[in-house]
Parts: sequence; C-alpha cells; structure tokens
Amino acid sequence: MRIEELTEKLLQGDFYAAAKLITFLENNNHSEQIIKSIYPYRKKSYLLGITGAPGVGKSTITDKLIDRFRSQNKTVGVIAIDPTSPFSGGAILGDRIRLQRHSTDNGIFIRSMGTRGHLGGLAPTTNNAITVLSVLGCDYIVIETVGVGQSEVEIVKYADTVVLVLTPGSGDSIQIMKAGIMEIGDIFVVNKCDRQGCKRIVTGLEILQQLSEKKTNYVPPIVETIAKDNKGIDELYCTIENHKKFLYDNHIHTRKQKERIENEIISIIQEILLSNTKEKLQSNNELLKMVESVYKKDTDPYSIANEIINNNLAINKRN
Ligand SMILES: Nc1nc2c(ncn2[C@@H]2O[C@H](COP(=O)(O)OP(=O)(O)O)[C@@H](O)[C@H]2O)c(=O)[nH]1
Ligand SMILES: [Mg+2]
Repeated sequence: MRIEELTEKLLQGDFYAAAKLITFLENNNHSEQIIKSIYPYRKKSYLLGITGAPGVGKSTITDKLIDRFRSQNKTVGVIAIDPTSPFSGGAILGDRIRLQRHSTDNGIFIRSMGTRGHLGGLAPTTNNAITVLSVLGCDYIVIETVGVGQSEVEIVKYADTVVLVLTPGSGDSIQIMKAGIMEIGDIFVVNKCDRQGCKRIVTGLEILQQLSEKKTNYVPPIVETIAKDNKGIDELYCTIENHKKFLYDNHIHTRKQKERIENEIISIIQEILLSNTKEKLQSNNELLKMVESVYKKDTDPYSIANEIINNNLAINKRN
C-alpha cells in the first residue's frame, strides 16, 4: 500500500495502517513525508511514561492500567521500548505474551520497539510513533522504557506524567534514589509489596518527598502496589488522574507539550546532521584519513569534529 493510502487510512482510525506506518518510521523510510502529512491531525492524547529498572514490573503495571483505562472506555496505545534486547528485534517476549491478551480489543494498540541501529538515539523514532498513535486517536499513550538517565530513553522526561517504578531487591533502586529522582518521577510506584524491603524504599522516598516539598508546589505521591495481583492499581490510576488534573489546572500541560515539540525539533536536527555527515564521511573514506591524522598527533578529535561540522554546514548552505 502506498504511503498516501496508509496515512489516509490512519486518519480514519485504522490500526493496521498505524502499525505499517510505525514500521516505515522505525526504518526511517519516508519519515519526513509521513510526519508532514499527518502531524496536523494529532488528537488530544495523554502521554504516560512508565520507567524503571528491568524486571520491576513495568509491563505488568501497564497491563493492569490498560484494564482501568478500557473500563472507562478510553483507547490506549502502548509503546514498549527495550534497549536491553538489541538483537532480538524488539521487546522481550514477556511483554508480548502478557500484553497479547489485549490483542483482540480494538481500543488498544501495542507496539514494541528495539533500539538497534538508530543514529541519534531513540528520540526521533519514538516521537514519530507517538505522533502516529495520537493521530490514530488514542486517549492515552503509554511509553514503557527501561532505566533512567540514559540518553536514548530520555524521551520519558517529556511524558505528561512519568511513573517511576521501584522495587525491593533491585540494586538499581538504591542508585536511582541518589540520582535526583524527585525531578524525574511525577509518581513513584513501589511495586512487589508482597516482598520484603518495600517499607525501606517507601521510607527513603518519603524523606526525599519532604526535602522536595520546600522547593516545589507539587510533591510526587508514592503508591504501593502488588501489580501481579492487581493490588494498588486503582490507587495508581486515581493518582495519575490527579496529576493530570494538576497539570491542566495549572496550565502546565500546554507548556509540556511545547517542551516536547522543542525536543522533537532538536532530535530531528541531530538525526539529519548526523546521518548527512556520516554518509559523506563514509562515502569517500574521509573519516579514516581523519582518524589517521589524530592518531599521528597532527590534530585532535575536537578540531576534526568541528571541521566536519563546518564543512557540512557549508555544503548544505550551497545546496
Ligand atoms: N512478586 C511479585 N512479582 C511481580 C509483581 N509485579 C510483577 N511481578 C513479576 O516480575 C517479573 C517482571 O515483570 P515485568 O512486568 O515484565 O517487568 P518489567 O521488566 O519492568 O516490564 C514478572 O515475572 C512479573 O510477574 C509483584 O507485585 N510481585
Ligand atoms: Mg517490560
């Protein structure tokens, strides 16, 4: 099917077209044409980021939240990004199987994406997939990403609500605690509360909460869950809705949307510059010569990088 037909079908709410278009975008095939033609038709989707170390229960939580959204007749798009399995061509099997039970429901669109082979990280592809799901008309778009603070998953920062999941026994939790998490999470979920050690995490978070209370007028709530048994999910759902209301009431939502567009533009610039430059350098072995001259101490990496960028800009200007 041609791109024009697919975008036309997407505008009519066709899931198959959405899936096809995301594949095109993932392979950076006609990305510009697709995005240009659909961008103005984005609907009012609410972006929910769910992040945390591998195995903390993000997919399980997403799965249960989907039920809550669906019971309100809301449509949901899920983008699961999994940089931990770069060779499997996408997300871990567990996600697929667990989320599969929703696959016959027309109000749910689920897509997993790997991070392999993307110049300039994951941001452009993820942004584009979000655009497709927004045009499709999803009321909620959930983005599941692994880890915090890696550049390729920074996209989650631009979600309207970021849910950071912690759990006892994952070493990362302690690391995350140190890394200024109050700025990352809008809501903290301590999952696997059927296990020992949860109280310790909750107490740690409460201390951080008190510290941050002095600085801002929003204090990220803590929700304790046992996601596998559907416990605490109702509370999490209400907490998300409360944060959503907070964003709208304080006009923060619009600001966030604009920040997201800013990020989108910058990531496209990065991608274009990087792919242009890389192509040119590789086409005439130029990079090898430059490596050689740095190796021989004739010059240094910064000077070379600047030279390449300036040449590139000059060429683009001429064209
Ligand atoms: N004990 C316990 N296990 C859970 C809970 N929630 C999820 N799990 C299990 O933790 C494992 C990893 O969950 P998953 O949702 O795939 O984690 P993700 O990698 O963060 O997406 C799975 O085996 C889940 O069944 C919970 O509340 N308690
Ligand atoms: Mg997962």
